[in-house]
Amino acid sequence: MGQNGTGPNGTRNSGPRCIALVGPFQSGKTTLLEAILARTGAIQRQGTVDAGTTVGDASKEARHHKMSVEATFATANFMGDSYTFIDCPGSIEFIQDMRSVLPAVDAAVVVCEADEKKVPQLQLILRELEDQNIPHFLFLNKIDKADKRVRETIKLLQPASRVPLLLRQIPIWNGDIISGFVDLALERAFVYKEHAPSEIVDLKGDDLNREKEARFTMLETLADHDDELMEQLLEDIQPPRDKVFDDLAKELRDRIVCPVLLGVASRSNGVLRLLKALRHETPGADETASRLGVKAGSDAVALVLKTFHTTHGGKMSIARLLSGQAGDGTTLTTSAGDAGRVSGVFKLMGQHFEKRGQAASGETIAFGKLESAKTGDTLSSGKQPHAALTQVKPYAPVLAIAVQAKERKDDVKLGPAFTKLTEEDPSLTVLHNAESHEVVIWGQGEMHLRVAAEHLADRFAVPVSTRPPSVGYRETIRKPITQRGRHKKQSGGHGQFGDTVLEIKPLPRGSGFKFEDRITGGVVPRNYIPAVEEGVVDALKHGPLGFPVVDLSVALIDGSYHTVDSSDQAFRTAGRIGIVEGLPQCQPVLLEPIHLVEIVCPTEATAKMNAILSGRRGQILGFDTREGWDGWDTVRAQMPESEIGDLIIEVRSATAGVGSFVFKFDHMAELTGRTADQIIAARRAAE
Ligand SMILES: Nc1nc2c(ncn2[C@@H]2O[C@H](COP(=O)(O)OP(=O)(O)O)[C@@H](O)[C@H]2O)c(=O)[nH]1
Ligand SMILES: [Mg+2]
Repeated sequence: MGQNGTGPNGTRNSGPRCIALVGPFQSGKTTLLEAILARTGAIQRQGTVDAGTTVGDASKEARHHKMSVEATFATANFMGDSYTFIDCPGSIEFIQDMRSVLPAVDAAVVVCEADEKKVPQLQLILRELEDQNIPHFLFLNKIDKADKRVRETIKLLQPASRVPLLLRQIPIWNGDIISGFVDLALERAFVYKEHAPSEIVDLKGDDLNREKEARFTMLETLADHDDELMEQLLEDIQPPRDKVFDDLAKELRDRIVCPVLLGVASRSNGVLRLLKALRHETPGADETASRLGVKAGSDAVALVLKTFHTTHGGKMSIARLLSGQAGDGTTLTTSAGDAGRVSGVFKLMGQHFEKRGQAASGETIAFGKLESAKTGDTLSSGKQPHAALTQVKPYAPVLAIAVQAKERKDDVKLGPAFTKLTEEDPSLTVLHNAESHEVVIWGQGEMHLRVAAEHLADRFAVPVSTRPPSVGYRETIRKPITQRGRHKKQSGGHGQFGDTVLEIKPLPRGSGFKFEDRITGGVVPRNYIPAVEEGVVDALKHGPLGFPVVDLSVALIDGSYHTVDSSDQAFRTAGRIGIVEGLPQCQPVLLEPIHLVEIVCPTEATAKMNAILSGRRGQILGFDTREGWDGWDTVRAQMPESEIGDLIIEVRSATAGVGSFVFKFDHMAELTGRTADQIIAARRAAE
């Protein structure tokens, strides 16, 4: 039996495992991690989320907001194997942390509740797992609060999954509370004990009948992909228990079923059976490595699941080693060719990192001080960099804030802080708007950006103030005129003289700006003409309404000069004067950017989207069912940029957090009336 090879019962993998705990917001992931750590002896006592004593959510930001805002990693030992669990945030705003770790995990446990309102969120998460080909179990949590039959719950949740939800356990009811469960593969009944392993009890009476029926349903589903099992069922032959376990493992790994286990994370019920299912049925690191296309060989190959910068220990890169070994001093190179030396290998336990020895293939650890590693990078120790194993493209950002260091002296620290921030979280983008002189952070939602700003202050020591970013307004003109621009100054000695006549004309939308030289007979000498253009361009940066002027042509048609007093400088000023004096007579009008927006939402919310879009001056272009997403719609609309600003907040609140959109610039449109007047007045006030 090799380290990651086949175990004694034919299918079990041994060796280190890496398991993601995912699922909708508030379903009990952090609590489940805590229960697992307590059950495996990694921690002494099971803490609670409500008391703020859990290993997960231990960062300042998570405790403060009482929600997981980033992935938590913890390694425990279970029956001789090492398991790293990753508690992934459930909120869609922080989903990138989940998406970044998924490629490297052997399996995921989807923690969920029997709550209809959370089905769209569940679907979103299952879709990620399905798209990334990750074997996954469902852990139906909080069954202490169950008020319906489990089979009804499965029916409720099934639309969220593309593959059959395979009920593996059924509850034992005691009155209207669930006191234990029957494992349908083992054919054994268990009674829950609080914070202790469940006790095996005899299966009898009504429970036995229900077990037979539910087991048959489970086997029927498994038999859909196993002809031999199908025959046995048709001929009423009891399949051997090992065969059932083999099928469960195989169909999980082939991702054709999603087995469902039951439990109460807060009381550690059902946790041991979950761990055993992970132990017996999930793929091992070797299988995960081959799924990712890791080149076989003795080189170390690792995928960076998350990097972050600690206040004292410097940079940490949490990585899964998928091949070879790596220890203190190992040189690891990114696929882009940036090399770094590992300075310390650490065991993971939430916020706590413990120095340890060299890491072996399959283990998930933190490497110290790999300055060039980023979240999502592939590292290798070979002479040639290993090709990138995955490329998890972040979701398009939906919300932005402009940030500014609270103190001028911190300005120099902002650049490096942004680099670290976006290295840690690829779903954040920082853009510099040269026109408005704003630094804008784009992210996945209000809380995401708030936490990003908190990180700037707490982790990178740059307190920032934030505000909504400015909208890219422009202005244009509606009426052509001819305007003289003349600059004459006689102040002793050398004077200044430039004289221009400009023909200013509107152009069609999207034309930008054109300058034309129509001078004849050298009334303005050739060498001064570029200066006139410069003066014009300069004046167009700030039109009479306060915004850059576009979609117009300016022709220099006449002028005069002075042999001694004329200069580039004088003609630049003359050109500028022509524009500054001319534009107010051209009926200037505000232009606002209009974007094409594509909203996706569960069908129940489509009517609400309609109302939201019309309330925000949106023009609906059409509806469609969302391709590949049962029960979802796509709504397309044109919408002013200013209205997209905080659109996501309304979309999320109308869709229990799952609606989203992408947008791209479409065109500039004239804006008049009250809204325009307000924008112009606000601009004046700000100047
Ligand atoms: N009744 C009950 N409550 C639970 C259970 N598991 C978690 N909770 C509670 O549900 C809330 C959310 O749990 P948490 O672990 O933070 O969920 P997460 O957002 O998925 O990490 C907390 O108040 C937990 O105490 C459970 O099995 N039963
Ligand atoms: Mg949590």
